[in-house]
Amino acid sequence: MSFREDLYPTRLARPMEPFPRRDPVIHADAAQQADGPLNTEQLAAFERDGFLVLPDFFPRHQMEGFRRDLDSYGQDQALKARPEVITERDSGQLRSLFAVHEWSDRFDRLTREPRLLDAVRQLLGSDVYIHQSRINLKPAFHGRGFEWHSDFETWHAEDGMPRMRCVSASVTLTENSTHNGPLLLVPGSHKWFLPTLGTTPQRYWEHSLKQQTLGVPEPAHLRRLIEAGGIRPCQGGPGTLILFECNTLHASGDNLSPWPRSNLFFVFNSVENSLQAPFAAPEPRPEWIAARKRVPVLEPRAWQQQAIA
Ligand code: 6CS
Ligand code: FE
Repeated sequence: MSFREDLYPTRLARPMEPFPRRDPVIHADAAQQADGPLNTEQLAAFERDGFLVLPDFFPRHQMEGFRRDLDSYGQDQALKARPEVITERDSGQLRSLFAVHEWSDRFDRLTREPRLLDAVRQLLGSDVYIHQSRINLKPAFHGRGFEWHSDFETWHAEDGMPRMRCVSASVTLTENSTHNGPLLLVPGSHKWFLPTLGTTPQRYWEHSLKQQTLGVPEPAHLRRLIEAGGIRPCQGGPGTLILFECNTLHASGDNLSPWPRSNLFFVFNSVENSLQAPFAAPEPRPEWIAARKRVPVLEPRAWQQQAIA
């Protein structure tokens, strides 16, 4: 078996101290950074914090169509049988729907919004493709939270993503407030890689997508980063865009309120950062979680003539 360098060892038998990331945060060169909707202050904020919150990036009325779709998904019993549909571990209510861009034209078109693609290219400096898409529904009263984690740690260990050259876009479909379990981000945490302990079992995704217990940071490491950077709840009305770097620590609490917290997520990976074999898992995860038949997202210009409905 040929030797493969692993820049981000994790899922270890013995503890390992956090170390500085071995990739730039913004991969685009100066010319690419100047060619897009993000201004220099926004680029500097993404570099510093590891995320950007852009209120009203999409018109609020445009999110109504997604909410209507969600209502119909909730009524579709056959849908719940699909592997891409994850239910809450206790209430059985819908928790996440994966690979939505493959079966919802409305969702697919949103991922190709020219301003969004141009912003992502200002950060990643290359063509991109969708590594993963999902809707996290977090229903009223019963929506369960997500433990603290770095997405990159999972995507490196279980999907074989080699480098940190990937950005998540989250779009709020409903009001995200302090009451209904908003996304919590730790500013500056993206600059450190936190190796985790443990061994990834077979088909771990059948558990982790309901409750992640492996690949989560050691409390002492987590405390150090939170005491340095604080915790930023991402609040805003429908249509808010949150861009967060693949290694930015995040979590969210349970939703005990009467109001759902439904967010779209789609993950743009650089075409220069294609998935390899998992770095710390017995087998690759299914295509609906981690795309391997990657298709670069269409040129934005191909979509400027088609308004987003
Ligand atoms: O395992 C994953 O890919 C998923 N898990 C979490 C907690 N966030 C990213 C992604 O949806
Ligand atoms: Fe995550």
